Amino acid sequence: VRRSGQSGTILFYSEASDPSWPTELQKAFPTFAVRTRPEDTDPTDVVAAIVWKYPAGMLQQFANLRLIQVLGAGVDHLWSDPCLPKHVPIARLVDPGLTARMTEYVLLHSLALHRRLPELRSAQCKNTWRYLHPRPPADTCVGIMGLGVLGRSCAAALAGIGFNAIGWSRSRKSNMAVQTYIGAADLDEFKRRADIIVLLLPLTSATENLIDSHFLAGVRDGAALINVGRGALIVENALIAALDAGRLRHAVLDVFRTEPLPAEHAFWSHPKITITPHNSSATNPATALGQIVENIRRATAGEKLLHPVDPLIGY
Ligand code: NDP
Ligand code: OXD
Repeated sequence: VRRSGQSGTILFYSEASDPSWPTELQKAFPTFAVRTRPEDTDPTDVVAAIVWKYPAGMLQQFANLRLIQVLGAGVDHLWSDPCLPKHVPIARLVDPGLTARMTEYVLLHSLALHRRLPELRSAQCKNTWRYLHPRPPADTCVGIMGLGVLGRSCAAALAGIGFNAIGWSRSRKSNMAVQTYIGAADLDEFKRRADIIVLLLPLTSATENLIDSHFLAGVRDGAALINVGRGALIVENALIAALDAGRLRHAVLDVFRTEPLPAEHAFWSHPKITITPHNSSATNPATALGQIVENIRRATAGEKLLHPVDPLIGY
């Protein structure tokens, strides 16, 4: 059954999202049926799947699927589905609300690390008056790995409050207010300069385990790390070894290989690790619905999507 552009089923499947999504989608698409469980659909009627961490294999039953819209910025969970229908166009979200919250988070933790809040907290726990002289942000180099939508916003905000911000990406950038480094050839110099390294890379075959013992051996002595990209960018044992050896002074981690982070995981009690539960940022219906509506329109009309994902490079 091939549906017209005005009807069909939209499957919304998400394990952790704002509960208002299905209602908002139904309001935006009165002539479509919005469903949240694949078993409540006629699989041949599903034209668009809006997904966040769905069970592998779920999408292959929808023979007339025209759009896989990921409900977030990162799409790595798709690649773990061996039955992903590869011919269906994929889009991700670029949500101004998500970008704003991420930028706040990176500013918050860069400032906290720059002003040595973890060290002051640990002195307080020992009833110790440890005077640390406040320094201007220009004394601290924040290196952002990943200069996409999120990395560029963070770089501009960090530079805007006076940090010495630099960035690293796969391809050359123009019109950047901060100094940029490109690819493997520049990585050593980039990491030698950064006092705080912010991971805003997608998880792909090229970035998985990038932060390993070799990488960490080359960072500035006493550098700090903020990981808001994905947990599997980091080799966990190498991170703990670098913190224990004092090579890294602190790590702020928002994302993990296994989420929720298991209660027995060594990260929880490590004195040099700050953990947040993957809540640095999130997608919001108010700021993201418009582009989903537009993408469903484009997909059903056979037009090019907003924010398409390239399965060959993985983001
Ligand atoms: P973009 O796709 O806009 O940007 C990705 C950036 O990473 C680009 O600059 C890209 O380089 C760079 N990059 C990719 N692969 C490599 C590589 N092999 N070497 C060097 N640079 C590379 O993504 P976003 O900025 O929107 O998001 C980034 C990631 O942040 C997401 O994929 C997701 O994992 C994570 N995220 C986490 C959230 C959270 O709540 N913790 C919320 C949202 C996103 P180039 O510019 O050359 O293409
Ligand atoms: C995302 C996230 O990728 O929330 O959007 O992690």
